[in-house]
Amino acid sequence: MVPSAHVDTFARDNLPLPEAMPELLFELPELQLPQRLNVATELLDRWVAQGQGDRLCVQGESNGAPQRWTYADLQARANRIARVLVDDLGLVPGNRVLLRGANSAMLAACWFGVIKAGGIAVGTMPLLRERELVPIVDKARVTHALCDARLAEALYAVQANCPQLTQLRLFNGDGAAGSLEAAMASKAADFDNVDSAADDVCLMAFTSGTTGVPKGTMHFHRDLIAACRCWPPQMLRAQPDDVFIGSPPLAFTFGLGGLLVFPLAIGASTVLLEKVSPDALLPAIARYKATVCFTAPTSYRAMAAQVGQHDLTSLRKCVSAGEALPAATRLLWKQATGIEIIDGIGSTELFHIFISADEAHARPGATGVPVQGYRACVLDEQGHELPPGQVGRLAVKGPTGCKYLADDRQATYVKTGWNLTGDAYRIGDDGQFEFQARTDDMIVSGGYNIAGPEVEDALLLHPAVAECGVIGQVDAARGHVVKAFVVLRPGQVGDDALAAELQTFCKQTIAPYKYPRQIEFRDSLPRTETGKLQRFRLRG
Ligand code: 3UK
Repeated sequence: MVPSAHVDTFARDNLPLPEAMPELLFELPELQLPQRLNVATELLDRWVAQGQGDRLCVQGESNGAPQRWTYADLQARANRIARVLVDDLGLVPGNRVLLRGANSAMLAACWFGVIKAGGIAVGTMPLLRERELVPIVDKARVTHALCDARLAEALYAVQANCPQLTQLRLFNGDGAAGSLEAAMASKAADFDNVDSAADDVCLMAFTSGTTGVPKGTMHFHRDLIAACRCWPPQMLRAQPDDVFIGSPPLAFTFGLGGLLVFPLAIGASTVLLEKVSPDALLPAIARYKATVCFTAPTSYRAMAAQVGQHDLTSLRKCVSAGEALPAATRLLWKQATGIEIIDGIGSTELFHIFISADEAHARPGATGVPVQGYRACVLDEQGHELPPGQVGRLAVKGPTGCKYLADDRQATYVKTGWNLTGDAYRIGDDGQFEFQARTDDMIVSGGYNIAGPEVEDALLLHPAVAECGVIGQVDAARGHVVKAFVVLRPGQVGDDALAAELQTFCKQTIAPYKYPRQIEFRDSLPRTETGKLQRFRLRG
């Protein structure tokens, strides 16, 4: 073991005990990584050092002002921010720095500033409010924060309750005295990155968790580089001239990987947008001539209906993750754009995608095969491996794995070295992994096991259905009954006749016993900021 660069040892002191750690695999030659590693050096400084500082790196807009930064531009800003953190705000390596803001070029610069200075970036979703931020700040013992000026209010309220959070600077405001930008202006544009150990923590990502106290997942510098060497070259195969775009926040590891870490790892460019609704993403793809898009299944479904009004000829690769991609959505997007979506399951705990299929191997109803470098299998309740065709718990191991910050739930996610993601899966005859449901979302009705998402897939094939969510409703006779919440397409009327039609449609599409005995029409469905359906809120 090489010495840690952390002066503040909080993260290291709160790693899971060695026996609670997942088993790690570093078999691939490209996963032989040096013992000292700073991910900012690899992703950012390397390009400038190679004479490629003039390459386009980040585009975006902040407060309506367009931004277009080269690698050298981003590096200079990140260096100045690192100097502000160290010189003005007293940061020492290992301190936790909360980042708060919608996706923007400045947010990316802040992330790199923290990593360069040896800090630990704690990303937070822009929509979080005081009562959701306080547990994160407490749990991660956050001492510093860099926050978009437009989201400052909640953070002031947090500060009043969290005395350890003493250092706060605002960016993307008017740039007046006291702002981060004003402090940066007096700093030199160079900085020597902290010489971190490959296994120094650089990131704490809190799970978008549907229930309970948020869990902080810790990631080493090495974890991010390992992720860059697995899924992107195997399944995405993007090129240096690609222009990445998408919706997931940088606080979500799906977004951090897809919209910052992976593009910069290959010298490509990225578009960071504050507004990422389907309405905003489509014109942005056209305006920036984006080529690689990352978003959630519902976003592809909503965009598919509006594609005709936009020039999407630049687009060549589309990645979907966060929840299962319904076969109907895959088809709609292909019909609208000609593009076969690259589906992939990832998790905050493993940083990014570990099972996926490229365009040539995509099969409706299947997520794909384990990404090289990872191993996956399906286990029964006792932890024995199940043969293909049987539904069980998905288990994964690879170069990244779950490391919760001081959390008993480590023992739930990691058992006998395997990461248990909480998903029910089945391996198909062709070796592809088929998602069934979150383990908690399996519905047991009248003795049958029914996967809610399968019923959702069936409903989504009906032309009247825009979105839907299926849950088990407690029922005296059957234990649970299948209940569907349905959002209709514009112009459709949710009456008894349509409910009956949808039920008949389901019985004709999947095994009749799975049909939703109850249907409720809604104007919208509850979703997390990361695009996930909150089924527990539908269960009410
Ligand atoms: C579900 C999927 C079926 C699954 C994530 C890509 O979603 C991400 O991380 P989270 O921690 O949630 C993990 C859980 O989400 N899921 C994600 N993708 C799929 N289910 N098909 C999929 N393609 O239940 C998983 O256990 O929020 C996704 C990259 C990084 C991520 N953090």
